[in-house]
Amino acid sequence: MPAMSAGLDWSEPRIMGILNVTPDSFSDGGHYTDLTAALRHADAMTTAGATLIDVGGESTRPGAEPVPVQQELDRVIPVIEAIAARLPVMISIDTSKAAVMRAAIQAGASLINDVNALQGEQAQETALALGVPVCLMHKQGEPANMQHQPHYTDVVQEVRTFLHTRAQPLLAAGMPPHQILLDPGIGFGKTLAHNLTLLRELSTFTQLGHPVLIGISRKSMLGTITGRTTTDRVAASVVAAVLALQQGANILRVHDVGPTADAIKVWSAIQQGS
Ligand code: 9MG
Repeated sequence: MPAMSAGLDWSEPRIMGILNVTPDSFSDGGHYTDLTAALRHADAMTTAGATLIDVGGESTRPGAEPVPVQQELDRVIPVIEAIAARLPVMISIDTSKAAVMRAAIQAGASLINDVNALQGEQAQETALALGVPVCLMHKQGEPANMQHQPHYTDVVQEVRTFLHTRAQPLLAAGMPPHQILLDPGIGFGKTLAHNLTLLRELSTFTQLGHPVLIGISRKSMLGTITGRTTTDRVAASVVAAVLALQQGANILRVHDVGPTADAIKVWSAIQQGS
């Protein structure tokens, strides 16, 4: 089965491995800015069970500043080309910029992961013209200021309405629901209480008729709960991922692919009774 159709079958949980080719991402910043190191890490994540590799060239951690389009292109395009040429894995491009979307798909990516839910200039038109699956994520504010004072009257309903609304133009243009992934955006303009509420009520999102992607891996809420540093949050990340699966999440965006793959195997065996 080609990687594209394998990746689009959401009937079983899928792992999206994180590959940040940035100097400043919160957990792996600066580790994979060299092409050889990036490719080696993508290979390791693919072998460990990732169906998708999410390549990002602009950090979205709280406090991060935007990078110019050419810098983002210079970071991600060689990596996408190298992965596409060598590894049997679907590549997603983590970007909000139309020009990066276009170049990344041309280079071999086949999914757009936009933390800005295609609200940027020409982003929605570009995604539709490219005709590839997209992930629409919710955030309040911008990475530079989003954790200052996040506020919601009803976080679940507000995030649900946002995602539902952002999906409508894509559906109206003929994009099938299974190609529009929804993501409540854990840690993006949310307090610990907001994140916990969203995770507890995740089934609200899995009932919307789209695949649901969850990214909680190593995030600061897990540090707040456990007191552990970013690289020491594997167990906390895996537990949170399994609880998301239990509520119907389809795609887990993670740093620690091997432990997450083991957890999915155990979870699936329990579901199936074998
Ligand atoms: C790029 N990025 C960082 N965190 C993320 C998350 O939780 N979801 C998605 N879709 N992308 C993310």
